[in-house]
Amino acid sequence: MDEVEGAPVGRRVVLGMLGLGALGVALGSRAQDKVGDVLAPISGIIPAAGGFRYYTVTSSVPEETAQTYRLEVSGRVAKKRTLTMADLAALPQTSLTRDFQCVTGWRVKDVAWSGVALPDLLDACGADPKAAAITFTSFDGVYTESLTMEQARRRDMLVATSMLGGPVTHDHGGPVRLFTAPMYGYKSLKWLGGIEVVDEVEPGYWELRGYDVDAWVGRSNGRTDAPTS
Ligand SMILES: Nc1nc2c(c(=O)[nH]1)N[C@H]1C(S)=C(S)[C@@H](COP(=O)(O)O)O[C@H]1N2
Ligand SMILES: [Mo]
Repeated sequence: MDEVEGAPVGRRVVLGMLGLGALGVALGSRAQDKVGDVLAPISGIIPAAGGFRYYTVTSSVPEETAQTYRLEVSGRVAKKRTLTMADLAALPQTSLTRDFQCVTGWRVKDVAWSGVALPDLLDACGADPKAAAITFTSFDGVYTESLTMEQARRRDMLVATSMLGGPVTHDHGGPVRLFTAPMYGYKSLKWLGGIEVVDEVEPGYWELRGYDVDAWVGRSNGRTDAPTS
């Protein structure tokens, strides 16, 4: 009796599972991962003006001001340093104007940025040029990113203190964020809190969730040229 009554239900359940299974087969497990990755950031969007979307993977981020902000530089450096906004302002300043391209498809043309080029900051802290990589942490407590030392020594990799003609706003990751000009937006870590010189590349937040560690935008179409300053 149980068997007879149970059979149709069981079959519907099994057919339902087959349906989902067939979808999975059609997409492939990698494709399903990609769909998840593309949808996941949408939950973090706050609408923004000017073509940008404000992204955050955390529900709230502490507000740091130009007075309270600190950047910790550690790892394979001659001397661990804690930099204030004034310390950053005292280093050589670099400005550049570049498109900002999110891997999910939106792009903002000709965004003006300025701040300290990463190689200048690494030199100021005595970073070991033989170290392999840099790990960046956010004071949101969750987001991380990384670059190889070779990438970090490009002059279009900025520790940005200004964006769109003014200070980097809190929603855009201020007072200090990364702008990795030749790479997709997810490399441009917001609310920069720490820079650690390390021995190997550690995949960042979205990279652990399916994005490429290699994030060059259009390497073949000439958008990796040198900055204007
Ligand atoms: N800390 C932190 N940095 C981050 C992100 C994030 O969610 N948290 N999102 C990344 C992604 S995917 C993009 S496209 C840009 C978006 O920058 P915006 O919020 O200033 O538009 O920030 C990047 N840096
Ligand atoms: Mo993005």
